Amino acid sequence: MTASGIGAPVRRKEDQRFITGKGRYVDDFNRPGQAHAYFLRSPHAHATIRSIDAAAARAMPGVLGVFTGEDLAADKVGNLICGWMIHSKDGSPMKAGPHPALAQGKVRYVGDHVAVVVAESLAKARDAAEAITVEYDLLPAVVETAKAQGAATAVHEVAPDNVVFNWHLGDKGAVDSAFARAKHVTTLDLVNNRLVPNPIEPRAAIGEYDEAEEQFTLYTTSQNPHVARLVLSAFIGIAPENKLRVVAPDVGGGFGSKIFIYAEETVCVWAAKKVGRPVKWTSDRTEAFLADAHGRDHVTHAEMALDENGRILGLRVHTVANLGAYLSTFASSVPTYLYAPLLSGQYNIPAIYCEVDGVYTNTAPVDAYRGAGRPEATFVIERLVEVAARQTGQDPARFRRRNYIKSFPHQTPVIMNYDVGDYGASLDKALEAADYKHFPKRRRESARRGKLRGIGFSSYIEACGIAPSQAVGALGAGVGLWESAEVRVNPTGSIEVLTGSHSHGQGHETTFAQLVADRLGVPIESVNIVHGDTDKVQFGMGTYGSRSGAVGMSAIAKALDKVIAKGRKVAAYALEAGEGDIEFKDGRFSVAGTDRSLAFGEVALQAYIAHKFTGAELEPGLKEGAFYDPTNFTFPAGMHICELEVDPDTGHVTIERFTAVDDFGTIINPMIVEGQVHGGIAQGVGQALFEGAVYDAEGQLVTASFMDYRMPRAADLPSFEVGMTVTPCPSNPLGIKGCGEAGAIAAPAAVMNALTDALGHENIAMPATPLAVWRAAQRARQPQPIA
Ligand code: MCN
Repeated sequence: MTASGIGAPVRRKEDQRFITGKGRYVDDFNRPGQAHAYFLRSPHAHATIRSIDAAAARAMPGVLGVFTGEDLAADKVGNLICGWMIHSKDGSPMKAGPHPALAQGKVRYVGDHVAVVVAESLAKARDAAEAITVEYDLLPAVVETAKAQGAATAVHEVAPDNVVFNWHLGDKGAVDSAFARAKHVTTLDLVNNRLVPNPIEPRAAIGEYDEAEEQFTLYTTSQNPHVARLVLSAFIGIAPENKLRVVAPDVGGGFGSKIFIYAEETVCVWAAKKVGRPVKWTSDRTEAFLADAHGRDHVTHAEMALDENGRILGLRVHTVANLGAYLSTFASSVPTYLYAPLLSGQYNIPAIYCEVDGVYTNTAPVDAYRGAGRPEATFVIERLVEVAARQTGQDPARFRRRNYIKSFPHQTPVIMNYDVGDYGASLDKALEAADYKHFPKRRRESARRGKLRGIGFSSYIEACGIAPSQAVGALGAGVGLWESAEVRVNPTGSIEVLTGSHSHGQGHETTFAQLVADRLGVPIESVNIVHGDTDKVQFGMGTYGSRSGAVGMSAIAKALDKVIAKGRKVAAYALEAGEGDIEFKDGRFSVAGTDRSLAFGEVALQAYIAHKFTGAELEPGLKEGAFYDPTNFTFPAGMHICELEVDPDTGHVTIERFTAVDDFGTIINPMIVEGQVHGGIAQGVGQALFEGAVYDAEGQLVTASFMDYRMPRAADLPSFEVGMTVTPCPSNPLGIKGCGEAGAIAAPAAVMNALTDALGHENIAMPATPLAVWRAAQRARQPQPIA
């Protein structure tokens, strides 16, 4: 390991820019002649639009245009397309209703886009929007996940019972016979609460049109600018697609919410040509709460069958997944293929069957949010395992160990083929770090102070490095998610790496440069990572599903191998030796067995200027590209343990310790990986104890600000104890498994298992607010009826 190579805790190169206020986010860009967009949004959850009168608004000073769904339709701007086609149990395709960028005839959630005003200033646009008169005929709102199916009102005509799909996975017969043989069955009803992503930087867009070049540009807060270009160009009708340039500069977090194709970005590009001016829109926080795609929102009934020795025989799960008012970009794949295949967790479960009803409601669209389907799966299996262990009088850690998968590769009954892992090693390390042995003593001490102490485990596994063509192609996704890279070595030896991944907080400018420094033996300072601009990087699939390390860096590694191979040829010419005699080590090409050598930079210079190439078969220059398509997902796994104390008089929960032992395969930068784990745990704790998007019966989002939507704060969290075990991933050349979602996947179950342990095992719902905890604590104090 060099000082800045693979495995070194290098400080993030990009942080200097960020912490000194020099980051360049979309809102920092101001284009000449720029106008501003303001979206008039629906105040109702469900209504027919009888009329829109924008005459007064159009006449107001500074207004450049007011547009509605009719204008978009007249220009043949299509529906915001949705992704993966899901088929129901009976083989019928999912019932996807239209998703126009501006409402056409109906509004379907509070915050839905009714019209856009483009004006000289935001204030003028906002004033004009207030002058638009919209007549609505109100319709009953469908709000509750569990009650959407068969509600009296349909959100979309195409799905009269509000069911988009009734999908299933697994062998029902095998599961039924496992349950018939069971000595014990554990049953649990779980709600996975709806979350709002809340990245620090809200979404923003600037659309621009150059009439002379017939060229559109979109500056946007995107996690995947190339996919955005591909989809938006088709959607708006821009052809060929390179007539749209998408720039995603510094992006202040996304957590999944910036993968999707939203109305605002689409309208800004389209409106720029309409008004002949660049059009800028920056979301405010309330708009972000209302209209960014939300996450989770499952209602699940789950059962686990056990034999007389406490071994899991089978799992039966029925989930209702709220998809919101429209299908968002990846929405259909999240509660299906990203969820049910992970229900096996780390356990050897012979039979699993899962049914998922995806339902429409009059709420914001629901899509991928950090973990996307995998936190929901982990919550189901880890709550079930915990309750099953307690009900059968077994230690939850021992119960888990007994049921762990111990040999690899392991084919689960629900698609996934786990490649490697050592779950027992993570458990051992975590138990030691959490000092589990002495937990009973700590619990007694808490009790002496009148407090209730609990400990909870979460043995999570996830599938990331999304998504190998081979695996998802077979499932009918129709698209494989490889990644691309280009390594350009300049004549002076400095290196530019163009990557299709997009960094929006994950530190790619550092970790990707570490890989290059390590492979080429050059200083990390000489490496520049270029991303986020479709005019610079030819194509890429972007960043989500913890794929940039495993897939994006593997593409870079492949390109680097080609650079070294070419460098060897160049060095052979320059050193007048046979190519087979050239060795490359520590940044030098040398002739084996001699002291003749050239530094990497010297070879780069030779590649561009050496006269010897003239007429030779070797092309000048040093620039190589590669695509990498993994053969399998990566399967990070680990053990998270939460220990907490409840004050039964106030319902206040104090997390006393949080231990995480994760297996992310080979680690490129331990400091960045720990940071990723910390952030994920904080979000997971937030889901368990604080966060929850709540709609009232009329479909009004009553948690549309930070006053009502409680984010986790530093003071809510202890200093985490983070450790690693390493089983290198065999499906990529670097041995990496993704780390970007693990904390958010594991933590909710660990916290809730600890909380229920403290509160006498009542199944309380997330977020476990002080009131809910206080009530449960009061019930726990009541004398229990004798069974
Ligand atoms: N890494 C490493 N060693 C490994 C694995 C990863 O050093 N064995 C490094 C990578 O090189 C990268 C970082 O860790 O710098 C995260 O890598 P990876 O797990 O591949 O995840 P991605 O880079 O693809 O990021 C996506 C992931 C996801 S899906 C969400 S959601 C999420 C997350 O990253 N959103 C984030 N972390 C986030 N962090 C911030 N600050 N902001 C977000 O929006």
